[in-house]
Amino acid sequence: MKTAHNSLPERIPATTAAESEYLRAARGGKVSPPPVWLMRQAGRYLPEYREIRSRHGFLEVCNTPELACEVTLQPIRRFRFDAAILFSDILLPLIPMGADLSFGKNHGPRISNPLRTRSDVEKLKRFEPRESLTAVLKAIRMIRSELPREIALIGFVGAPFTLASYFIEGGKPDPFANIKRMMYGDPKVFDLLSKRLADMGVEYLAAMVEAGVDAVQLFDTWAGHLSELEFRSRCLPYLKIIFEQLAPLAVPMTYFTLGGMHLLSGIRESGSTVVGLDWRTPIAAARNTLGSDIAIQGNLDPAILLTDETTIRSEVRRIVAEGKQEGHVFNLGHGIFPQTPVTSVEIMLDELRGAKK
Ligand code: 1CP
Repeated sequence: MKTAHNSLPERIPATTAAESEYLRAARGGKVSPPPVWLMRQAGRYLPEYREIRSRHGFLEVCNTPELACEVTLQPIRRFRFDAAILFSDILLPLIPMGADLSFGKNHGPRISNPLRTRSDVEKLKRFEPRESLTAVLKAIRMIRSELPREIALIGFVGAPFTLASYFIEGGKPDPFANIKRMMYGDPKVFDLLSKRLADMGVEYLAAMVEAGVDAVQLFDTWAGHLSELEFRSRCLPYLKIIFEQLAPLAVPMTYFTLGGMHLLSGIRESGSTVVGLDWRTPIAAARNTLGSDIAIQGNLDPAILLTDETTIRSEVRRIVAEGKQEGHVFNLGHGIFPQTPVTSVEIMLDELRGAKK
């Protein structure tokens, strides 16, 4: 396994596959076994990722096309997942909007100038992604040229509510105090912020598709904290803006939230074409609510990869059976944990792909 970043990345061999199985399943097709990728598949559980991070800061990796390309491809070389996801972060586009964002050692993201008032929100900058996020778009072009055609490349943004959560709290939204204060105390300002973030999301994702991503995913990690009423009034309208405006690009559009089972009927109206489920949401129940036109992604509990081989294999079989190998993209129910043994991922894939035999 090559880890040096100054050399050209090792070529990933193409197969004779005519098209991407990920794209077929995400469009509702029958694919057996289901295609697979993992949320946070490029990350600290991989020694080759840790090696790069020992020499480069997190934002430096995101902002250097060669490094972002390299770490995006690392899990593909090792596991040949059916899709690569651009290595970046949902918070990156908040920087050109005006956020003073940092990722320190041993703590998550921090924004030192959080939004609290109407004037804070009105001061946010609009930006042209082709000018302000050129490194990301260049990374996409590099990755796409390195990937064989049959491996899809996924681009992403944070959904307005989740981005607003970090932007208002100035970091991990816990316990959502400032957010709820703005949502209830000044809903017009909250809506203005959500609209700005939705517009940014549309422009950024459209630029990513133009640069070469084959599919997009909206991460709405924190929407599961909302009641259905709050979701429908303060979150769903902005999801609709994003998915409606991107629909003409005809790429699969996945919506992922954590703990969102109670929101599924609202999510169904959002316009997303794939719904990412966390591990608590049974696939059959989700299909019942979502109907047959929406594909499903998920939903192995990432903690299962910290257990034993027998458990991993039986949980993989259960999820494949529930997904019925139709309109199903296999994934975890949330990002892979940094302490996950690489062998657990190998066992998971062996069980999944063994179904082909
Ligand atoms: O090397 C490191 O230690 C940095 C850790 C890290 C990584 C690997 C962060 C900081 N972000 C990322 C990459 C990342 N983040 C990707 C890359 C593509 C992939 O492999 O999936 C993606 C899609 C994200 C998206 C993201 N960032 C989300 C949504 C998904 C989720 O995990 O719920 C969120 C909430 C973030 C914020 C964020 N960035 C990083 C951290 C540690 C966090 C979470 C902090 C918190 O708990 O609030």
